[in-house]
Amino acid sequence: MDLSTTIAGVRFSSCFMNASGALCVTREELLALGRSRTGAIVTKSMTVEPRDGNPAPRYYGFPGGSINSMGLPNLGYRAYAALIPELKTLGKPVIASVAGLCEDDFPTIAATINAAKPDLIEVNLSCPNIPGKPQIGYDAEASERLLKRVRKVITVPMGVKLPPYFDPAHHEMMGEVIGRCGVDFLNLINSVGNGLVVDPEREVVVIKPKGGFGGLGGTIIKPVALANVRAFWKIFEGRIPIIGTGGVVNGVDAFEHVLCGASAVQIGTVLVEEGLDVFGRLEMELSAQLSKKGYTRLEDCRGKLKEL
Ligand code: OXC
Repeated sequence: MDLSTTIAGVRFSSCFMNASGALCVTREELLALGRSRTGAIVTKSMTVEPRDGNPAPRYYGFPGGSINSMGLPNLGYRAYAALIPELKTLGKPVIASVAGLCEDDFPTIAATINAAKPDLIEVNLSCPNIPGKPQIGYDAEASERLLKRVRKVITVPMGVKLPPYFDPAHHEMMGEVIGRCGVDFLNLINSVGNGLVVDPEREVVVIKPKGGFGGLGGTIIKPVALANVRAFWKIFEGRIPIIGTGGVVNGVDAFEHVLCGASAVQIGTVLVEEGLDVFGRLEMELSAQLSKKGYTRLEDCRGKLKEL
């Protein structure tokens, strides 16, 4: 089955790839990803200075999902800029994920990273886990200011990774911002921020940072992810390609994202839980699902979700 896809003119031999954050911080992890069946190598979201991230425990998996508060542990943008040429020799697209601790960080990082020529750049406006720093994606004005600044220094396709929105008014508002900022692709969604998982036996939270609050991922967030993919697919009538992220643990989950309008899907929780072999399983399962439904390519069903 042909699971290839194209986003902003860049071809991916498989529509499955790691979500930024999952097994993609160090050179070793990134090289291992490159040797796996992932359709792209997505880097950890980078900041100006290297970061150790938040104190452990900061990730907890449970049946149905995960909660994390990693706090952007990363090597710092200079290290990723130096690594990108090596990653590109592995023969698959490289997506550099750019973050920052304040607005001014983003254009600084984006300019240097752009010069290293990743295939695409994803601007992360939605990390929920930096104490005292709200998610920029929930502030439409700040998002627009920032995206216009980074757009000026980015010459490769530029995407934006958004937090989940829960009301059509917010989809509309961010849709207008995105339409004004020259965004080439969307990544929907980041984790559902500031959830709280409780261990009732020990009567305690399960992760240390922020009093136990953290970003939710995995199966439990799939309906939220699908709704955001669908909402933005409709707003742009399919003109802006979407990477669907959230709740993909099997091939049918990926099929649902494609039906809602996704051109590719990223995996976080299931990659952390299962390791790199998960890509082969997902390819087999999505291929089986497409065959069962009589489709030969992703485009045949992309965005074709029916309404009642
Ligand atoms: N989303 C992010 O953007 N970053 C990470 N976690 C998450 O859920 C992190 O590093 O905390």
